[in-house]
Amino acid sequence: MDSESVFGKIVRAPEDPILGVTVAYNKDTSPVKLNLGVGAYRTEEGKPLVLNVVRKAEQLLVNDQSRVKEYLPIVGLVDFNKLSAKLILGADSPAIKDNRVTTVQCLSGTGSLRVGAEFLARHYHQLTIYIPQPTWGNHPKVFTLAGLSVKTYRYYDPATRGLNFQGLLEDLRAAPSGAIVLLHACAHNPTGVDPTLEQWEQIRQLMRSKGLLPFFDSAYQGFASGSLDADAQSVRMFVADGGECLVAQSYAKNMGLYGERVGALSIVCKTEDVASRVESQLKLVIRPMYSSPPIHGASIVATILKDSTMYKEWTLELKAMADRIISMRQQLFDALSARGTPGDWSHIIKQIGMFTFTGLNSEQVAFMTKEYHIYMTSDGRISMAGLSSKTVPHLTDAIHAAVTRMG
Ligand code: KET
Repeated sequence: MDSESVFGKIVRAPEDPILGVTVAYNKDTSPVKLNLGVGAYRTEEGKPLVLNVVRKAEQLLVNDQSRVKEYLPIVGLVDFNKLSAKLILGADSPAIKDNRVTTVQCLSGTGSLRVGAEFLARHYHQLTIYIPQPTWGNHPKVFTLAGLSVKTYRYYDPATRGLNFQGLLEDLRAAPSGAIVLLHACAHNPTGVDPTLEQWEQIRQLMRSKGLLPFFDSAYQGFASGSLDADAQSVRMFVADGGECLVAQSYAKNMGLYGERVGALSIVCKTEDVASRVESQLKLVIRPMYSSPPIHGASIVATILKDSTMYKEWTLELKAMADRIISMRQQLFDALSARGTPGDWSHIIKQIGMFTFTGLNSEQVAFMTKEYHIYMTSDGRISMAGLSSKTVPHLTDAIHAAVTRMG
């Protein structure tokens, strides 16, 4: 009997809005089922992809008999940290040259955000963080649990399916001085809408003039444009002005290392001395949480990043993934146009990164799942990376039916 358990009164929690989509998908026995929920890359055959360069790096690691399984330091693999900072800030970054960046290896993007947030909650004077409306569903939970108070700034305009730039500027202008602002470095999730470089420059000027602290979430470097450098430009603009910021990096998507949980948190400071004191406090945040990070994923990344041939190979494989997603956008747009599906679908090819924010409402999504076995988040986001030439017609049928019957 429930009442005999000390946990008898626990209420069942809902599934996660994103990861729960995969749980539901796995239970579906239909042969035509399609998972466009979680942002995870699939091949044209609909299979998960392990990059060739990752296989190679793993082989090298396995063959190296000198490798041991000792604990890493609290901050993680030193090489990995240096190379990660270089990847996001640029090889010639003055902040790196001045030694005023501290980088700690964390559990993928999520863990990096959480460690950054815990650090800010303990050591930063302004505990309010502004996140875009909408944003990745886990952001508010990560920041709230770390002890920050979460507010939103306007970001997306459903009418234009583009950026609400005026709203964004107004909300940041009205934010209290010193507030933290979460920015998606590129390929904004879920909207696929990024500011232009000119808009980024205006955001930068406004934030610096108000002393707002930028916290970048970089989960898709290389996935927006296919170029690692182009996708890091927003972050580099904020570092080039000599100011301070935080950056959470994930290798889940751009190296396909989802389950290895490998990422990094960098904090760019004004001086080397501040950076080293910040690092000493980051260690106090990490040690009681998980002591030190795992060694395998970070070793794969470091192996690839420090070898110029493997690095080049990675950029080509990354570009191929980004290009396949871009081609899926075109194919879906063309198919809906050919089908004469009511509405303007040009945002499918205008938006960038892994996702299309379709504009389908939760009833239409529920209909597509029930009648067509297509799984996606209820906000109408679809992962373009889960789509292939073979499944475009099925998705087109489903969208057409949802729009014409549930419109
Ligand atoms: N930030 C953003 C913006 C993001 O979309 C994700 C993952 C993460 C961080 C964290 O990824 P990690 O695996 O911790 O490196 N997003 C996809 C997966 C998820 O929800 O966990 C998604 O939106 O589908």
